[in-house]
Amino acid sequence: MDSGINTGPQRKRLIIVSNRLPFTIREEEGELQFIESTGGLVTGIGSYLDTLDNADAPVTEHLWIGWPGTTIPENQETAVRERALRDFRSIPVFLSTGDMENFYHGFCNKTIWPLFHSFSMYTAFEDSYWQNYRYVNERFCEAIADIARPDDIIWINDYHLMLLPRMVKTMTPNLPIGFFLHIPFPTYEIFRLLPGKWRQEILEGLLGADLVGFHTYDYMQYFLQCTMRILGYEHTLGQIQMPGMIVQVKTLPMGIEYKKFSTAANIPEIADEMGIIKKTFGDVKIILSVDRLDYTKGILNRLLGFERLLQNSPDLCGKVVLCMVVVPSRVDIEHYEQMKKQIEENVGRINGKFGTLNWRPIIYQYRYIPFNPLTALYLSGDIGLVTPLRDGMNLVAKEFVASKLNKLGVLILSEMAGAVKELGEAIIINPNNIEEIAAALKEAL
Ligand code: GDG
Repeated sequence: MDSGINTGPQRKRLIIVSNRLPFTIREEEGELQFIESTGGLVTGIGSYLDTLDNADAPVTEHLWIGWPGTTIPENQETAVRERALRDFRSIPVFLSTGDMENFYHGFCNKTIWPLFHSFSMYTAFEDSYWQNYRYVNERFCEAIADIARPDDIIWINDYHLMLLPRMVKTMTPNLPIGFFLHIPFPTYEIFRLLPGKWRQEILEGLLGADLVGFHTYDYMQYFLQCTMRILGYEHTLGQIQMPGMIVQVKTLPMGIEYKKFSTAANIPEIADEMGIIKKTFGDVKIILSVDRLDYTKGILNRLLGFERLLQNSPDLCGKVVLCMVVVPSRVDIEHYEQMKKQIEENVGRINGKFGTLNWRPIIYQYRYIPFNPLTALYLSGDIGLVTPLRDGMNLVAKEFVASKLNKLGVLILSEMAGAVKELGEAIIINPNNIEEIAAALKEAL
């Protein structure tokens, strides 16, 4: 079946496949609202899609296949499908609440996410999650089968869909398939914690792609080591000879749309917002922190590092603020709820301990901030404080640096973020060492 989008005969069409679409549907006052999705995957792919207007772009059309973020009542599926295609060039894969429980909240976010970020103690090993993971990957394969044309290029994204490349390759051996993992790939010692059948199927699933990409050389090496030790495939310079095909494994660090941030100060609303920030804070130095709520992001360590700074250097009280934006994420999962509680307790505790009538050390915002005010914060921040315990790349670090057109500002970056491989000029810290975070802040100030 064809999507109905009219592409010229010689144009290649890119089919992006990811769990989430660039929009999320929410029900508000009985109406379904299409809201922009947040997170690194959508930012990263969105930046790439913006380059397709260029006449030299290898592909000029795209479609995006994914889950619309909630269960859609059957009688509204047609309307959602039509609007998704018309306004977002997207094709929704509808999943039931039960599927999302076992697949998304279960295998994706309680098994793979913690394990691949080296939080093995948070990892759940539930057979029902695994069964549903396979089932949902099959559903995505059917969605691709419905629209694929012989000259399409398929780009599958992230840990939710690791079985899909093999399924698509078996269905349509001639379609070129790329797979990109946005999170770290773990070492063999961690990966082998997955039961034998799961780890084997995941590797075989990924090796259905013609090209498998990772953010860093280390993740790529860990993957190659796992394919060798678990499946017995040797590689030559990242090429694996499989029965009937060659798989290329590559390091492809994801970037950002530099110009969007480097020219942001020219946007009047952003300039106005910066004016307001300047008026509010004057000469007080701003330490900026922006993340989705996630235990991998080291938000607590950051708070404790800031507290230690104030303890070690009381003269800084009144002269510095930590401006912390935390975007709600995966709110239904227990560890995330606990993390939110701990963050809020610590923000309250530190503000209570050091705050005065006219100075609050931490300005905490728990919500999504639109692009303009967020970028005004990047531009106004004196220090970008990025302290993940483990992070595939971390685009926030890159966005902060790209915004610093006047070259004033310091990035403090965790050695556990993939971005550290490219941003070696930052002050690099180990987020597990609170004293080191405090010392880095002092140096940056
Ligand atoms: C995954 C991997 C990898 C955040 N808050 C707001 C907002 N954001 C935007 C940022 C940035 C993106 O979301 C976050 O990207 P990160 O890379 O920092 O983190 P994850 O969401 O965990 O992304 C990560 C990434 O995929 C790409 O492969 O780097 O390692 O975990 O672009 O600007 N945007 C707006 N308001 C917010 O409040 N507008």
